[in-house]
Amino acid sequence: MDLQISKGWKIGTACLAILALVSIGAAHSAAPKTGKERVVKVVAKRFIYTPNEIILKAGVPARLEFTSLDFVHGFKVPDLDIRVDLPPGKVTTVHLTPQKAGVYDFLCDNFCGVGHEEMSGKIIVKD
Ligand SMILES: [Cu+2]
Repeated sequence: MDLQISKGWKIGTACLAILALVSIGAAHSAAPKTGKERVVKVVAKRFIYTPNEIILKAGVPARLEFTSLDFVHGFKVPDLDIRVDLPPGKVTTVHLTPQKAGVYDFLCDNFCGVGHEEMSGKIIVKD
């Protein structure tokens, strides 16, 4: 009987520990970083991003939320080392904290049709 109880207790403790770990992990990844982040929503469709100028502040965390209306466009910012696919039907999030003021060009790098080459914009980072 003693053995039974202690076994159950051990299993219970292990379960709790796992639960705690899982919830810590979940809190980490799912915690909305809304606090100080500047949120910019961007819509992508052939052959334009709206807005196509994104203004950010150096040193301030930003969250870009992309929605594509028609195609798996790309979003590439070579000088910030950012590259993601933007599948339609979901929001694609990019977190960044630009460190240096400047103008950073972005572009679609998934060929999406005749206007693909013009599908581009700028991230303008101000001090
Ligand atoms: Cu494109």
